[in-house]
Amino acid sequence: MARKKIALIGAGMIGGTLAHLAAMKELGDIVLFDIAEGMPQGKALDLSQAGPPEGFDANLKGANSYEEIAGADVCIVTAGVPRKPGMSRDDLLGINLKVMKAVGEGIGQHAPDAFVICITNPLDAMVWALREFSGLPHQKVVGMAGVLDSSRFRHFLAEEFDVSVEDVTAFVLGGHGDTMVPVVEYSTVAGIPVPDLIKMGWSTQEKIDAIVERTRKGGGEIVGLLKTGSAFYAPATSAIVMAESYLKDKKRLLPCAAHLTGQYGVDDLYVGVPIVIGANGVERVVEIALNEEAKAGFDKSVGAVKELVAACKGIDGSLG
Ligand code: A3D
Repeated sequence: MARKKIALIGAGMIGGTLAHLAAMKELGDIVLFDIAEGMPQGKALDLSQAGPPEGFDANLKGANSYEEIAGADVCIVTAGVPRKPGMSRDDLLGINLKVMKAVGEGIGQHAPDAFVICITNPLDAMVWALREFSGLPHQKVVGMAGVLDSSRFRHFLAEEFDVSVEDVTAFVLGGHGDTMVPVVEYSTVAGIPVPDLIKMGWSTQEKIDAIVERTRKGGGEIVGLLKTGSAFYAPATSAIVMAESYLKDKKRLLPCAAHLTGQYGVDDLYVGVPIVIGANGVERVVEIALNEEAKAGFDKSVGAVKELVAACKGIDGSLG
């Protein structure tokens, strides 16, 4: 059986980490695509030379032309620019929307059968626009945010309870941003819901509330520490989990930005919800019951995504 092909569109901090992880896990051959000349080729060569000591077999190639992604099984998109001081969210939206147009058209033309994972921010609007520009089926285009936000929540909970992260499950739903909704009722330690753990004296409501708040601001905390750039190890690892579920038909149930067609009362928007990812892409959107507070938070988050998508439509008339 021929190796799978993984195209990484954007070879910056997350793109390079994705390439490293995909090679270490032998998920397939890898193309690192970027508009910067030389950089993706340099990273590909460096990573190729990590193969002999580590013992992985994968061909890694750097590219500046979309022809090189031809026939990719998975495309992971991180192309774009980060928000710089003095740049408004709208400025960022306009710039990255243009990037999504180029990337979407490139994928649509050269890798129309791929499973596409978008990471570029603002995530929920960019994945929606990327799908529009690519013309790919909705179930083959998803956004990575929920796995990362849930991982942050799981990490903080594991620390608080002093247990293995392996035994902590958690869900963060809604849009990726300040309005995301960490759902405490569905977060457990080996099946024991967090509210029960509070009753058992493992923690207090105040401490869990503080963890929820820290999760919401998890990205910003890292930006503040790094000074330049944003998180890249955990975002890349989270996207690899999604790619693996598709490539190996694992049918994992993961919180991702998925296209909704009436579920959760939302139509034609990408929002973070639990989905099953298998060989057909998004195989199921899972509708869980939300309590009043979580539902209100989710609706607020959907409102924020709606505004961003409306702004995209305002910038690019073809998205009407
Ligand atoms: P960075 O290291 O700047 O890499 C982005 C790369 O995109 C650079 O190498 C650019 O040269 C390249 N690029 C720019 N325009 C194009 C284009 N038109 N075609 C191809 N490549 C292009 O950023 P990063 O890797 O740290 O982050 C990438 C994106 O992920 C940013 O938008 C971040 O905001 C976003 N991000 C999202 C999350 C989520 O949880 C959703 C988390 C962390 C980062």
